[in-house]
Amino acid sequence: MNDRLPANFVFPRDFVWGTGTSAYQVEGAWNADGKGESIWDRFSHTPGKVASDENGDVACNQYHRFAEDIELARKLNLNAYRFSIAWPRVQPGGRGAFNEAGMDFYDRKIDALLRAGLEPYITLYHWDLPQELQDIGGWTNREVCKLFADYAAKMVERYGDRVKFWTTFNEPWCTTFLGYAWGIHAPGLKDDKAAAQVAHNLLLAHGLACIAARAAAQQAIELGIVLNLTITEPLHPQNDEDVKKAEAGWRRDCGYYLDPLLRGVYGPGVTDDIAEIEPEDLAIINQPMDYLGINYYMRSVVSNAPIPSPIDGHEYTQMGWEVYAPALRTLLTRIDKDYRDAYLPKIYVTENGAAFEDKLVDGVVDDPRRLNYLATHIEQVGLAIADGVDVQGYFAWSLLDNFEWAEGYARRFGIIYVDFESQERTVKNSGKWLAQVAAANSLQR
Ligand code: GCO
Repeated sequence: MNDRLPANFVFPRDFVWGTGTSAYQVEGAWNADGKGESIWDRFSHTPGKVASDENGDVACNQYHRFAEDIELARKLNLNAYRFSIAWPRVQPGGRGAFNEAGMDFYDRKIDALLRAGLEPYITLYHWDLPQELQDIGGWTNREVCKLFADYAAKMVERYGDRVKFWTTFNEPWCTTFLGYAWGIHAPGLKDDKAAAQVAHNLLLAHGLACIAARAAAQQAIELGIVLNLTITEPLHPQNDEDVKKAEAGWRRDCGYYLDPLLRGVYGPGVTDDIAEIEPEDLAIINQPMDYLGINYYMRSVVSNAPIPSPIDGHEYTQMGWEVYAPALRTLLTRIDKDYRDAYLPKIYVTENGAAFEDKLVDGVVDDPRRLNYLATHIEQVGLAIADGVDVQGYFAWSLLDNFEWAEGYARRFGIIYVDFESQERTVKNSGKWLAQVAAANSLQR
């Protein structure tokens, strides 16, 4: 197995080079033009929840500056932009009336993207549930799954003439565990039983939304979901116990997500914790998908022995996440191997990136560690393609430095630097480099 990509390797024709952002992380305008309150508004306005008590009230003010951001993305030679719709912006209470001003914002944004030659990839849920729906139990309540499907249909009706690619959920694992079990993300609950129900209900909502969106579509659309799967690797690959442990970790993750989505079954033990599950649920969850989005930042290392932290000689990002590019190829090839018989759709790497302490000096942000992170991971995507995995695009996270959830503004993931005082944007050196890669469709070493 080669572990380096030949210098002349060219990515497939029509390969998608994109970046991503999510509504709450960049839009700001948290209560403008009739927008309803979201669970992230409520959470970040509650003292002690977010580092330095920061919030997304203004963020990158993309609500007012989207034209500039789109122009920057265009100049970076990218051909796609992944972003989310803030549900409470378009339907303030999550049910009932829609907000024309909010829907008009996304009309204008989509039109600007298309004019700039950037294919919009819309995510319907990137964590900002209308607060009114949290007040009736949020994702523990099956009624919310049905409301989500109605909202999905409405969005496809409105934008489906121009937007082909639709993602139901971004990282349901994070909503479930960070949001409902560990209290780190909105709504900030620490309730394992609720979390188990949420894990199931999010997949149910995905299935219902796929059905509703397809029925609402006037033109062909493509539907998918974005997952952060944990690729679990043994600390000592020569130790059988470690290898077994890693395998069990991978199987557990598949049992929660890929098995129900792609095969219509949960892995062993998963349903034991779910209080409310109807006989037809798994068939609803198992909708045909056009693509699978994979977010990869780091692997998880397991062992029976104590795991040194940091692992000697390994690099870590500002998030404390290990930099380990080869696991991205391992993850992609493993999904392909395990699910090819289950109608595995094409794959996009929908997020990949790193936070480092960037400094703007004389108008320049030199970020060699991010550049290296992107380069080594893109190389692994190329290797996975050479292995035969159908990867059709790569989206760097993120277009802009933005509100990094519980960490506030102290973690910069952007390929564009944002001065949050002046809102001035500066393309980082990693961004300039990515522009060359996108133009060449190759790493061109
Ligand atoms: C996620 C989210 C992003 C984060 C990124 C870095 O996938 O967790 O999509 O919003 O900012 O992952 O933590």
